[in-house]
Amino acid sequence: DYITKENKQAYQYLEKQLTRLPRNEQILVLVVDDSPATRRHICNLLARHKYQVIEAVDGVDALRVLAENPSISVIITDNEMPNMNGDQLCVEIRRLYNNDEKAIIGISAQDTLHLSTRFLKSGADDYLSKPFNNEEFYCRLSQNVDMLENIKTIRLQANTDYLTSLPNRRYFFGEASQHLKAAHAAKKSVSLGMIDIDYFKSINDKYGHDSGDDVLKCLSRCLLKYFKDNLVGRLGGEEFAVFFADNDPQQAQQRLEKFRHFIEKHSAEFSRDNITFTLSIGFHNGPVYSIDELIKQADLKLYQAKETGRNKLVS
Ligand code: GH3
Ligand code: MG
Ligand code: MG
Ligand code: MG
Ligand code: MG
Repeated sequence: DYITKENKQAYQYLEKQLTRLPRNEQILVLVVDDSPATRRHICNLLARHKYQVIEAVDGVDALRVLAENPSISVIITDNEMPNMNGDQLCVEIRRLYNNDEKAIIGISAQDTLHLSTRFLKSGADDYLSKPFNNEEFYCRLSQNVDMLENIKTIRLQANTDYLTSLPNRRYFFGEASQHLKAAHAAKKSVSLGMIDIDYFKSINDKYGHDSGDDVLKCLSRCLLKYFKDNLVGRLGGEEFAVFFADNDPQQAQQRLEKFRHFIEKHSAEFSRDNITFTLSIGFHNGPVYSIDELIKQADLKLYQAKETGRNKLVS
């Protein structure tokens, strides 16, 4: 039953992906130029290829529009403008946004070598001089959008566990460290639950590696659902962790216990082979200085849970 429901959700997601808007309709481009005629020309070119467009009349205006519209991903800017020039605008944008989140294309009528260099040195990713060929305009724009999307994809893949789609160890450590820093500054404690499947090796031995994989996937989906407001990750093989940034160790521990009970009762429903399994959990709460320290402490408790019979939480 559980699997069927999950599959349905997966299919709904796929369907959405397949029927989603063509790419350009999701790209918001900011056009910055003091000349209304040039702005209109560029906006028309963008509209012809179905890009979403927003306008600004100079650098200062552009910064305001950027702050109000976080989804802008490409900025196309003129150089000569009142209040703030294009190259200064590039410097200001790069102070606020990395070039892996927003691309800047500089455009100017002054076709000098110095200007293209200045644009690039100020943080622009690309440069076009007016008048430009429309095809070149579309190609440069599209390549810059490709670059942003590739970075997004690579980052997602670098942070995701391939088998379970859970946050992986790298992402978990990075995020937890951020939370830890904040908690430490606020003199608050944090909690961590280390979750390990009991006798997982024998599940592999008895049912095969593929069935073992299915168990890992099902458990991961349950974890995501059960702890959707917390940071969850697959730290390794059959080892998972839940990080609690809030200052309520009793509640964190209770929720982990409840989860352990849920798995104990329902694990057989997860797989075709009706594989039953249980979890051992090591729980630690405290004002720790590093994520390594936190994991080390929770690991000691996990070890105790294993040593004293498994299928239990030790805190
Ligand atoms: P314990 O109760 O002490 O935790 O026993 P265990 O068998 O669960 O622990 P052990 O560390 O001895 O074995 C873990 C097993 O997990 C060994 C390894 O083959 C298996 N494993 C690790 N990663 C994967 C995976 O991605 N897929 C599958 N199917 N098995 C995996
Ligand atoms: Mg101008
Ligand atoms: Mg082990
Ligand atoms: Mg194990
Ligand atoms: Mg283990």
